[in-house]
Amino acid sequence: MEGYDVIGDIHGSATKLEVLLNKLDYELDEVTDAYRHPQRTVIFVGDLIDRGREQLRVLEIAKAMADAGTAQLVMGNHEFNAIAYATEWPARSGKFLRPRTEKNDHQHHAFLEQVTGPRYAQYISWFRSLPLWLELDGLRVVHACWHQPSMDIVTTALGGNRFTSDDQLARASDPNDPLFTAVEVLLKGPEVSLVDHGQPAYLDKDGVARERARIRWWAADATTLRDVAMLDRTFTTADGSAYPDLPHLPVRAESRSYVYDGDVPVLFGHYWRTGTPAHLEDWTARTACLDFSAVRDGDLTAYRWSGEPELREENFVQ
Ligand SMILES: [Mn+2]
Repeated sequence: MEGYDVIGDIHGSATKLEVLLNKLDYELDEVTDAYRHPQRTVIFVGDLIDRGREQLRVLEIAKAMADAGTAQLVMGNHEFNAIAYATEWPARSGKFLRPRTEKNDHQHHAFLEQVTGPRYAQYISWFRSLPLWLELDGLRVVHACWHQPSMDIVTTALGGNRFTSDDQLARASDPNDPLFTAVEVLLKGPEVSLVDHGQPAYLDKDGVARERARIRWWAADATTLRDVAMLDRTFTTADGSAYPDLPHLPVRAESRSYVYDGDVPVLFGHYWRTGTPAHLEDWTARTACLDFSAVRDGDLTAYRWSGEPELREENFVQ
């Protein structure tokens, strides 16, 4: 095996996936009906589903590859949410780990419309088998954030990096349980409180007031609130004015603790990017986001890794 082709968040864009696989020289094997490359393996960073129009086809492609041994996957927050949406707790109570609210129904409706009948239970069961991260020889893959203390909590609670029972899923769905927080960090990324640092809340793109911002955990030299917190330029304060630049306040130690300081490169998705990797300010030689908003107008993006200890811009493929 010569290396891994790590592919970012797909969100039901099967056509873009097949174009990218062709570009990476994968071919459909007529016997297994799976895309394969003679020397290389795909790794999907999760979020195969939700939003897009070709979700069933994406699942068919990815599962055929996983079954044929030509791809591996990690779980994304959308797969986790799909499992929780499908899982009754307590059993046969009619209540679900992810409550069937109007908002949650809306986020998931395209999947529910496209993945129906016996396939629904089959794919949910397959999602449950996915690992929360992959530690490979010289490469790490996780959906949102590589954070060893969170992985230690998961490993203790699950006896590994996969869910094996409804009880574990219930703990991971309970905001009062440390397993919930650990899974959130790995699948959705860590956040920093703006309010605790004396800053105002902001309205996100859906007009929801939020007190916490995502942490740029890949920014090894970030020490102040402005460097650590990620805020979209479109966010406003509650009165509708542009959100002000954050001050260069030192951030609390807890938020700094998420910053990745390992030597092994980490590839991840989840953080909606636009444009091309060359235009990014914040990928580093050890961390790279592969989510370039394929389901909007962006390009589905891969990183072609062949054992290099430092990531290189020329190895991104869009
Ligand atoms: Mn995600």
